[in-house]
Amino acid sequence: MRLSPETLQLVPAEVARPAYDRTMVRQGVVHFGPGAFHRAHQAAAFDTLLARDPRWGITGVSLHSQGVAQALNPQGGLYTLALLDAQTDYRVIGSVGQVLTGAAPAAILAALAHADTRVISATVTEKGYCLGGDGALDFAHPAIAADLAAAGGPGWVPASFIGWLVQGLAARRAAGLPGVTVLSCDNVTDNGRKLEAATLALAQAVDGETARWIGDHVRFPNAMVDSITPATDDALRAQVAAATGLEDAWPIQRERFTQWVIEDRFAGERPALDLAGATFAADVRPFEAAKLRLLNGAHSTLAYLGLGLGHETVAQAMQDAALATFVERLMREDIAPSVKAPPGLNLAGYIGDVLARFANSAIRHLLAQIAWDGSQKLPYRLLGTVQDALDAGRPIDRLAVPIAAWLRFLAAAARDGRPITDPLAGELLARAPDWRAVLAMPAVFGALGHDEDFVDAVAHAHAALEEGRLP
Ligand code: CS2
Repeated sequence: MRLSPETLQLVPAEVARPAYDRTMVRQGVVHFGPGAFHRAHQAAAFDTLLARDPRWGITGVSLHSQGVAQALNPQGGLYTLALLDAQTDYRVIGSVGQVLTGAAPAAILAALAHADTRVISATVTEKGYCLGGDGALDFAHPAIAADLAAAGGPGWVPASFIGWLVQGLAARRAAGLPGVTVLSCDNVTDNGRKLEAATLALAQAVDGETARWIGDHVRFPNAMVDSITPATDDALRAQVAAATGLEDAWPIQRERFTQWVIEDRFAGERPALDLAGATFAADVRPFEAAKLRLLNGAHSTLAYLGLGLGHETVAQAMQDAALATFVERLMREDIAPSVKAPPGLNLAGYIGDVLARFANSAIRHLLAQIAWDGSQKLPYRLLGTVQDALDAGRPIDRLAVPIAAWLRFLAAAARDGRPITDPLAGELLARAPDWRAVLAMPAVFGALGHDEDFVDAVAHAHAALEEGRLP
């Protein structure tokens, strides 16, 4: 039997389930990108909140794929969340009511312009923001160019997430509806401000009145999100079927640890997510910097160095003593000096906690998954730290090593004719045989690509890795 509202009552008592009447829930959230991380993190928090306030149900929007809709809609939006540790616990999540897709644009627009909608949130990954190397909207991006050409015309179906925001907010304005809060849940530095600037830039180019209305009635808070969420595999599906007695087409797994720090900057009423463990803060940037640079910077380092050493998962890479020691030194001696500790956070302790999370053998987190989209991730995770170190006159020898490892990852893929997951894959693989040509890509490295000290440090790190040495 398959998980559904009808079979939900059959799951064993030890499996937690929605503690509220789902038929009473109103869809207060439209979420773009209802992938694994959203369903592990934000949707679980809203599920907890719904037991206290039925106004925060989620309508998912998958713009570019049908898979999540095909998996969840026959289940009434229900799915199972596995909380991994020595003892795995299971919880059926009910906060997602349905998932819309790009095949039904009118339904997406109706959800955005619905009176119940108060929050539009997103996990569209770094590439979904269509930003250039300068962090601003890239008007040359094919999806943005297409939206600029079609916007305002009859039957405009946005090609980009930013385009959907502009169209949806314009529809709210036209309908006399109040503004909303647009909540980024992606690993992007200053994610709310960057999303706000990108949305206003496109709106201004389409219709100045809409841009003004957005500026007056819509808020884009920054947020830091954190929970390690390995991709779903058949082993998880089998474990979930055994634990619940029901088939779940797309269960989700994550570590127990979760953190969500949200800037207290909302249009109208804010969802009481602090009741679900989130923290509201006046300034999220210190939390963002600590997490993106320390955790995600170390993650990408483990991915590219670990894959080069033949490791498959984060936990396996952490069992490689030389690699684990290198990553810990990188965090404590090279990344931490660029991070201003958030109030109340002891950075040394935080680094220890992150390393312990990485070493958790109950979590099969594939390095190959973390290696995706390096051109979009490395600027936030490592290149900002490199620039800060250069500006402060601190050494960058160790910081150059993960960059060199990424260049060798690209060169190996090009040599072996293997595809890579990256929006710039074509250009990266074409340039990869000459790593200096990759460094010269302004969309990724900006001015750093021409900084002599940086190029020299990468050259030394690259030579050492070529000789099989971890500098
Ligand atoms: C990972 C992140 O896949 C990746 O790039 O570094 O998804 C990481 O697991 C999360 O940011 C942890 O909060």
